[in-house]
Amino acid sequence: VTSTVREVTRDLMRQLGLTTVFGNPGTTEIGFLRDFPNDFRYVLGLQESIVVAMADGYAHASGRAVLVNLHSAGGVGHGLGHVFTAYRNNTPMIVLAGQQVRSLMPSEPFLGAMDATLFPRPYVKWAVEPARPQDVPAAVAHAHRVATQPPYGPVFVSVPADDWDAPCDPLPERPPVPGFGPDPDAIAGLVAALDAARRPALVVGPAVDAEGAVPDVVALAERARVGVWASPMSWRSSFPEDHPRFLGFLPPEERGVAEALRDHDLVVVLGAPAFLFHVYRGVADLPLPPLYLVSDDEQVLARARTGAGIRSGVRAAVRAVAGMVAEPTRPVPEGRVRRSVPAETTPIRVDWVFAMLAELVGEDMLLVEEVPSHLLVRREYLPVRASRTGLLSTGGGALGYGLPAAVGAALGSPDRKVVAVLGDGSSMYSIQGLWTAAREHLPVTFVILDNAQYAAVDILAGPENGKMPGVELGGIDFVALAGGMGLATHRVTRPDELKPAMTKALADDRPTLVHIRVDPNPTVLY
Ligand SMILES: Cc1ncc(C[n+]2csc(CCOP(=O)(O)OP(=O)(O)O)c2C)c(N)n1
Repeated sequence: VTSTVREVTRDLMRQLGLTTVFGNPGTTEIGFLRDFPNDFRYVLGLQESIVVAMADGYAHASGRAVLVNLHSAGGVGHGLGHVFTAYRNNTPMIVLAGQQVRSLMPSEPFLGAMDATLFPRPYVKWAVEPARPQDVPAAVAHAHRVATQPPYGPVFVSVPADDWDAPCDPLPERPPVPGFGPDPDAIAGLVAALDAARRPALVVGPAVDAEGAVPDVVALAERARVGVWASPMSWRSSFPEDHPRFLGFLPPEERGVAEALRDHDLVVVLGAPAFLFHVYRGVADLPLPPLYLVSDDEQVLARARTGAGIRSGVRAAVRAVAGMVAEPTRPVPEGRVRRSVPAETTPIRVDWVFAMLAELVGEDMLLVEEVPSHLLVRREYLPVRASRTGLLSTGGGALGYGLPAAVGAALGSPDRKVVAVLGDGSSMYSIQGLWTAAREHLPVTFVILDNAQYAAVDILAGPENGKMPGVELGGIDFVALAGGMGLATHRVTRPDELKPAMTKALADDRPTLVHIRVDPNPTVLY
């Protein structure tokens, strides 16, 4: 035996491309961090939920797996909200947590995590505390192989503090396990159904973009004359939102989905559950059209109440279908009609803000979005157009994701402008993420839409529930907060201040925050 657990693990991390580590350190992590090598990068987040969300944004923007280093027990606890997000976002993430030294564990020591592997469950695909110190590197390799096989997801490895100096043999290298393609007979059935359909539609979900399959889906939609819906609550953009074949966004509600799909005689759902709901307004009285579902996730296929499931990576399935469909004779479907640009008003309305942003931001920007009550307005006036990942948000609904995810995305995709549009409420869950943006000199533009409240909660509660407590925020000074963490800032309270502030912010190579006070009365589109 010539090496230590630390050396073998670091060699493995180099081999797997895990040399950018997101973390927040404590005594239980010293053994892992000691003499941190120069070819590694440690990105410090000032609270663990921020660390996990930054890593999530990094993984999705870079298309790579990511390693997170968290403090034992309480540090993991702080991070769990976004371990849930990573689970829902199918993020290939290895959470490496510290643990007290092995010999102290029977006495339930300070910082010690009892039953460490149970704490992150059920939102990890696999969790382990290796039986022996010398098993740590193999456990990390195992964790990586689980996280990076479909369906992707977070995994958890708890490492006692005294394991890192233990002697250990090197690990044999293994190539990554590739994704998988569809059953040929099943694809033949789907192609026959598509060829026979008069008014088919695709429903595209986050996995399309996650697999880099947007160009494949665009080619299929154009060639086969198929309209395309975005799946309910999709947290990525899997079809250009201004494309003539784009039909719109399915609502996260059963009756609305049935209503939107009523005129189609075939629906093919790609890389999304059928369907993800957020609210309940009763059971649909319309039947759904015949469905095909393509997903690499057996749970998604098992859960659906109707439809023929095909288990496959989305890109492989789309390519197989595209190679077989006949030249269609059906009419070309008509895409959705957009509303015209709204007028400038005082106080500033969010529809006008998004319309202005659509003029100012480049087509290739990466938009990180967390604007609960303005979601429909964003979609209407600021279409995401990029053919590579152009949108990131939370697939689970735990707020406080967007701000740190934008920081991680800027690290993961350094050649692109990252713009984060955030509610005042959403941004305050993880405002310290701004500090990391400043520390790492990341040219992110943070746009705070400040309506001084938790409007989404109030709106969803509706007037029938009376006055809700806990929904007034009443005006936070984001310029002061961001300035205190080292960001360039702009304050916008009048409409004429918006364009100059946004133009400067977008051109700035420093992290910049634009605080916009908007009309607290919601913009209702439907
Ligand atoms: C971690 C977490 N806590 C609470 C909520 C409930 N919640 C949903 S929307 C919302 C309001 C967010 O406020 P803001 O970002 O200002 O957006 P607005 O609703 O005003 O558009 C809250 C608190 C949540 N989704 N996640």
